[in-house]
Amino acid sequence: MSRIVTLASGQLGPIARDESRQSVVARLLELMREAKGMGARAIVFPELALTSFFPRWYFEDQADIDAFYEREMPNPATRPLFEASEELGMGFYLGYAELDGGNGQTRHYNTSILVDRGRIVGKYRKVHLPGHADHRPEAPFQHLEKRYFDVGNLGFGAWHAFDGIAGMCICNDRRWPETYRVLGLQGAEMIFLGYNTPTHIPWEPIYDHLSDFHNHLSMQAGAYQNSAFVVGTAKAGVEEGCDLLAGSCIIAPSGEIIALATTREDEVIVARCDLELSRHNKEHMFNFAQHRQIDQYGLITETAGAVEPRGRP
Ligand code: CDT
Repeated sequence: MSRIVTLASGQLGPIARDESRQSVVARLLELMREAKGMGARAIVFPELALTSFFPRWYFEDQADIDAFYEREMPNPATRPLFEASEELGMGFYLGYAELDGGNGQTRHYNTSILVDRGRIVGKYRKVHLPGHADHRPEAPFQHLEKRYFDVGNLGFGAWHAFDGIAGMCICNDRRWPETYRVLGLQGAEMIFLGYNTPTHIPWEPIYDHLSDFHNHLSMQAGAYQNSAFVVGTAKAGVEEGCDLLAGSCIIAPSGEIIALATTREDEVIVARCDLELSRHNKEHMFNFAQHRQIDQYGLITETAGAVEPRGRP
């Protein structure tokens, strides 16, 4: 027995600072239609897929910052994506900057949504915000996610979608095993994520030459240890002078990469994913209910930082 769903990754090349939302959406639509032609049921777009990766710039004027955020979804610029999703019978994951004015408080989130057949199925707000909040004028670019975004308040969600269970996370979340585990504990068979990863970290260049390796290592480990397909989609290439990692991929529950982008531009890759493979691994090697020993894992939620060793003689 098999349960095949064809998944696509819709990698984007750079987005210019002055590129309009309409122009980016036209690029996304082209990728979506191409993926449909390749048999895809759903396509995963990058993190902050509607704009340049603006946290690389220090802005003092809040209006300059807020121009990068969406106040509603869909909105006139993004509605064509929802219409195409309905027309093509397809789903998509889209990352964008969200300005939420609910409860009388303005909040800024690094957000992704899962849409199927024109309807929002799920929303996620990024939990692990990397970088810094202070201005570092000596650096060639900034990474101000800690300044421009609030920590996500929706948790790591998973939803019934695409004949299986799909979960979402965003970029830096993929480096943290807790992300995948919380999704795995909801039975996620597909994990969708988008990323913007500079290949050079000015204040921590020691691992620059391994950025591609660490990208895939994290996602392959998360896929294997949680018996899920992972679709990771880059915004790639040189954007506003900053080189962004490519390497968009689709990973099987075995941990193997089964589709890999070969360019640093707009590109679609697809893979036929048998979700029964995910179920099989969840019932054997990674049968959580049978093998996890939760009374031994307390430290994971008791402390964020390391504590004194607790080993016994
Ligand atoms: N967008 C994002 O989360 N990027 C980070 C790089 C942060 S470097 C300060 C990543 O983990 O890929």
